[in-house]
Amino acid sequence: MDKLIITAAPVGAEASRQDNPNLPLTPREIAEEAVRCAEKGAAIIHLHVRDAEGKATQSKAVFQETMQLIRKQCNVIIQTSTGGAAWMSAAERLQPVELRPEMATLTTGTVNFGDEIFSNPLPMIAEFAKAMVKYGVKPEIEVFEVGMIHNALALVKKGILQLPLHFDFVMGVPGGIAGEPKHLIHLVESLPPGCTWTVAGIGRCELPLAVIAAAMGGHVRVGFEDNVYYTKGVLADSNAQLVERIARIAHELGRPIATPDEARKILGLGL
Ligand code: KMH
Ligand code: ZN
Repeated sequence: MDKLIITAAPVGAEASRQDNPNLPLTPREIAEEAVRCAEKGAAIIHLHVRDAEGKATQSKAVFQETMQLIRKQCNVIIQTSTGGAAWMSAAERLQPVELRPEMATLTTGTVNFGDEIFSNPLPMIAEFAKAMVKYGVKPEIEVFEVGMIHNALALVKKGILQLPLHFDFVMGVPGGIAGEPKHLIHLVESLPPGCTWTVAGIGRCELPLAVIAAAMGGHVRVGFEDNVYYTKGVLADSNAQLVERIARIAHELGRPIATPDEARKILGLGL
């Protein structure tokens, strides 16, 4: 079994200070939180950014500023979002890929997202995938429904992407696949050999799915993008607290934590 790659998703596009007053919003706050997550064992930061009003933005300039602040302080893999928020245009969402982050997300299908629609038509997915290839960015395939695995594999068949791919199973979004262990097993069994996978459980699914993934040989994502609670009714103090907990549990399970450089090897990123 590979070492466990922990991804921290400290901001997201949807969470607000009403949900958790400790949500980082400015480039400096996000960078400082990313560094604390890395210190607790996160190898990857799944990065969203916010504008001066705290609203989700895909501004290249804000991403650049935040990425520079993170890189100045630690050696962590930065994975920029191309999902942005459900209301954003494709062009807006794609902007941070031009900054050549080591990784970026690629959602390979359209899904209901709460009361919104997270729109990812097939031609748009192919355009995003080609941009990632052009800028040397490793995609993380974001899977909200099982058909999205097949859509990603269709891009391999067309010669746009290459195996092995790395997947993130986002489970428990209202409108997407439910956060139940039986669905996780089905998703994992639907992957071709050699692919790697992470699970991002939403809300109360976060911890149980992370523990199951750690025991199964998968990887895990935690953070305020997916869940702002430490336990039922108790808000987390920080993203780093959520990272620290899953690192501790993994240790108890006998699954060592991957450093960023070890994660780069596991994911086939250029060192
Ligand atoms: N905010 C969601 C609509 C990603 O980062 O690629 C999309 C999302 C996925 O967060
Ligand atoms: Zn995201």
